[in-house]
Amino acid sequence: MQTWVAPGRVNIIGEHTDYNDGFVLPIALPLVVECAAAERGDGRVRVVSRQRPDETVLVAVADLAAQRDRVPGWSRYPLGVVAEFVRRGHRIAGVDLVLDGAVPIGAGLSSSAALSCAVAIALRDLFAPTVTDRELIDLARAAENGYVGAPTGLLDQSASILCTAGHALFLDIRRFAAEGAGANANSAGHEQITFDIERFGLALLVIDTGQPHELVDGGYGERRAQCEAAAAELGVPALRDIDSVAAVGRISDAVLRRRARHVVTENARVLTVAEKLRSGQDPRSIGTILTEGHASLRDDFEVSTPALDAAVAATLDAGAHGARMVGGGFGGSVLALVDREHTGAVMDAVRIRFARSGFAEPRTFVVGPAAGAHRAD
Ligand code: GAF
Repeated sequence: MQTWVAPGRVNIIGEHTDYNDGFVLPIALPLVVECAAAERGDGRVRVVSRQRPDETVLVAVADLAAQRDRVPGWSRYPLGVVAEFVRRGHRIAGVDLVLDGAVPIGAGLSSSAALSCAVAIALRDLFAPTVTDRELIDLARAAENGYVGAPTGLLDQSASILCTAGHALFLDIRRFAAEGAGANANSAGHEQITFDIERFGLALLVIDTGQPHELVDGGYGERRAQCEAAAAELGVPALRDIDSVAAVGRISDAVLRRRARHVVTENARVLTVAEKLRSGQDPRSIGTILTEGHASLRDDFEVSTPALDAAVAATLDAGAHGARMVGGGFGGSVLALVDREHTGAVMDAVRIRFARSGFAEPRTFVVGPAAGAHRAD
């Protein structure tokens, strides 16, 4: 068997902007899902996961669609990718997939896309070598949207496939989506921006609150629908087309107004942060923008939780330059930008705050911009 890996991601800034045709700025995490894979000749897919040692899933390639509701939920991610290759006309003779994930599940760090993308690059190399990275992103997303039923945007799969070590990935989702399968590494829709936090004596801390978030739950889909309704009332194809907060005031419903204000201000935050990093400024200068992003997700988009808010407050009180919840929300993780020498003190401060507030002990990771999906051996 050969092995492929794909990373989770943390978004520096740009949350809930991807499905509004806006801007995002993720890095890949040094936490990956591994997929060992080998062709088998009997027309069946066998999936095992080191995290589910008691379950082996075996399905005929021809039956993938019909069996969708009968297979265990976790296996829909890998099976959905196989089904999507087949749906797009690629011949999969049969395959063994052995999965091992180190991206915490439900932590808002994109464990799902890491899983889908690890399987997708494995299948590409084994069965469909002409499929481009750009197509792989669409394919992995289509599998999650369709077979799994999670209505995600393009952020997570793009980050897992395209991120490179030492860089943040700037994506203009509208241009990126419009470029489609033909896009190459130099296309206008995406750009690798050097993000050398170590040079500035900084560290990125991820705090997993342990409260899982779920994209197949209603909250994420409801936010998407609210954004679409806000764009429709403003008479634009997507909230990306609104760049002044004043214009948001024309929306009649107060909730939709808040949702739209988050997206409009968040897009502006991505552009400002990207420009600061592009021009080589000290990343400390993005700290307050990250914290403003958190306030916007908490107050306008209403996807934060008391534990996420407590983690943000604790890191800031302990001297972090900025902090915010990451990912879809309703649980998950916080990202904090801290001076390297204060990392331990900030972690301790969060643990103490969580213990006092009666929250479960959080998991903390020091992360940096890592490589995107690749073959491991
Ligand atoms: C989840 C989704 F999968 C992404 O597409 C994105 O919308 C994100 O939430 C919020 O920015 O990770």
